[in-house]
Amino acid sequence: MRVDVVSIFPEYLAPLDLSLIGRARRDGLLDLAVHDLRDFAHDRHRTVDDTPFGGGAGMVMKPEPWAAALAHVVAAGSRPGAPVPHLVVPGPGGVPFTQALAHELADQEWLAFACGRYEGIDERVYEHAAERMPVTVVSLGDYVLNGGEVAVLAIVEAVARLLPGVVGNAASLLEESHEGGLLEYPVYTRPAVWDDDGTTREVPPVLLSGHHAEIGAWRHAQRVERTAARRPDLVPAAATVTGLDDLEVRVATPADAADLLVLQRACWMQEGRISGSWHIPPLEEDLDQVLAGLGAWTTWVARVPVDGRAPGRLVASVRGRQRPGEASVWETGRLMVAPDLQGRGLGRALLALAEAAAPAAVATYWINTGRVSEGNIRRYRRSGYRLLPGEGTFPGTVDLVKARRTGG
Ligand code: JD8
Repeated sequence: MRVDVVSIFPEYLAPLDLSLIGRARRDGLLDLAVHDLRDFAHDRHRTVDDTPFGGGAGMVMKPEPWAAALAHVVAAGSRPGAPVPHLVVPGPGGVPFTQALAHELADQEWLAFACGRYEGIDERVYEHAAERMPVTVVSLGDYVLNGGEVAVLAIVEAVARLLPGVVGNAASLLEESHEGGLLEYPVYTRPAVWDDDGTTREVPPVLLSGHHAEIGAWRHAQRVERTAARRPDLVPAAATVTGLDDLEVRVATPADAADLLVLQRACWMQEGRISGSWHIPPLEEDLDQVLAGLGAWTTWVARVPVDGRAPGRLVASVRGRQRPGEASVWETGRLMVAPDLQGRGLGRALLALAEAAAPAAVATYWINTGRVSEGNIRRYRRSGYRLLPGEGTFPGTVDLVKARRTGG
């Protein structure tokens, strides 16, 4: 990877000569050049800043030196396959720098960094650059620095260490914080028992056990616990769902149709795989048919609550209706729970919800599933249904019924 950095304080980037990044440069894994912006200001005082139009405190970086510096960087580094760099400009108003963005940048052939100072860089420089190369304005975090250099140090280190060969044991990269959305587990080394000035501190015994599976499980549990405690924002909301009470459950509207189509396709993939046939209505329906279903059935949707901005993620649904022409039978269908949330009792709770919605005239509950869907059949039996012999209402299916207990 080629990296160019432009700054009025080139010595600020000296730490990139050290440690892993320094070795990566010596090993030819990283070709990094630092340029002094003042070399591109050709007046006697090598001026790179001026007063802000519209008034206000501080100074603004002039456009001309930047245009010259970027032209020099492109001219010096352009090559087939990488005619221009991806320009990264640190700024407090930029997109948050994350491990995911670090991976994206690590896939680039050539990065250039523009380190601003003062109150910032004349806005026309961003337009100028964007006409010539990809430009990303990145923020290191929600606090204010005096310039972009510190951010470039952090970003170059976070990106360069992802390059093949820079970090000795690449496997260790996978277990780190922010890889996979979890914080890292606690680490220990000798002595196993530390006499800390009279306080005995021991290493968790599991780590001395040699049982790699148990060590792995303990470490994962530590990562989940720490993430929930220190960075609940990183815990996918769905991960905290333990039951229907953690979800927003309501009758569906046409606005839910698209999400329902996606969820039913995801959930019936499993049915398709075990039944060996993809010709199952939930997999073949289109949006209009889902919308039509909303008219013919009462459909409930369960969404993960989010902070009010947008509807939360649709994670489960069920529908129910009195059988057309046979009002004493309550049909329940399309009982579905997102694959990552199955096994938490959501299906059983939604089935009970649908049954409870049956009007007084209903005496029998009916449900249908794939003949080979042993898991579903077992679950419905556990909810009191009995399997009807023979072929079900649809090819390759079975019907199950349950008598409604009075007062049910
Ligand atoms: C680049 C000039 C200073 C910023 C007036 C203070 C990143 N997370 C971050 N916080 N601050 C920066 C950052 C600050 C910079 C420059 C990045 C260039 N300044 C300015 C606006 C308010 N002074 C950053 N990444």
